[in-house]
Amino acid sequence: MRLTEHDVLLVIDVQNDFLPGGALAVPDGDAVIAPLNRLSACVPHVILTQDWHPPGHASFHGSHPGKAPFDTADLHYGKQVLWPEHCVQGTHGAELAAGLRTGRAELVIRKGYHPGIDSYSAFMEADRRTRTGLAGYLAERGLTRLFLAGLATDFCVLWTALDARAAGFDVFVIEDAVRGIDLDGSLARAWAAMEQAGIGRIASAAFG
Ligand code: VGL
Ligand code: ZN
Repeated sequence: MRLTEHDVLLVIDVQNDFLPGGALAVPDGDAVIAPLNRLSACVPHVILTQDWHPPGHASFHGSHPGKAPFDTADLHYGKQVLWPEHCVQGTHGAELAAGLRTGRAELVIRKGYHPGIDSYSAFMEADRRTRTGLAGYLAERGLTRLFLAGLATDFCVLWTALDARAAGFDVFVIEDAVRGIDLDGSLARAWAAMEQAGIGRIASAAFG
């Protein structure tokens, strides 16, 4: 893969709560760190995202009496999966993984901080109206091709990839630098949806 100044590695939510032992652990989630550390040394630009919820966030099951983790609820913007409490602002669980090399990151974009709205996507919140500002940032800096990696394939990576593609960016997902949660077949559906949308799938080895 020949890289140019227009390329950016977008690293999604590699945070303690999504790693083994964390509050919303993604199976094998720590396996993304080694390929990411190689990639972040060679892709010209690096941007990180951080899931960043206030206490009592609407996506937490505990905010909905009688609900259990992984139940769903009808919120004002539609159906929402209810998660265990995770990535609470300022906590250890919300910190980026200690093993992740972040030194070349030019931007860390936080999302999910509105108390009543979740945000899987790094571009647009779950109400599908509130923008994070990332598309404008990328456009202003002339960054047009995105390589996505991180956690979780079937939630934050998926939604970010689809929104990026819809916004006109060239998008690739680095298949060995992502891991999924897989709720009721969501992982297979995610790969199918990304293929359908024209999102490329590439191995980290292709970066040499
Ligand atoms: C995520 C569920 C809830 C993710 C974030 O990073 O994929 N999933 N919050
Ligand atoms: Zn979250």
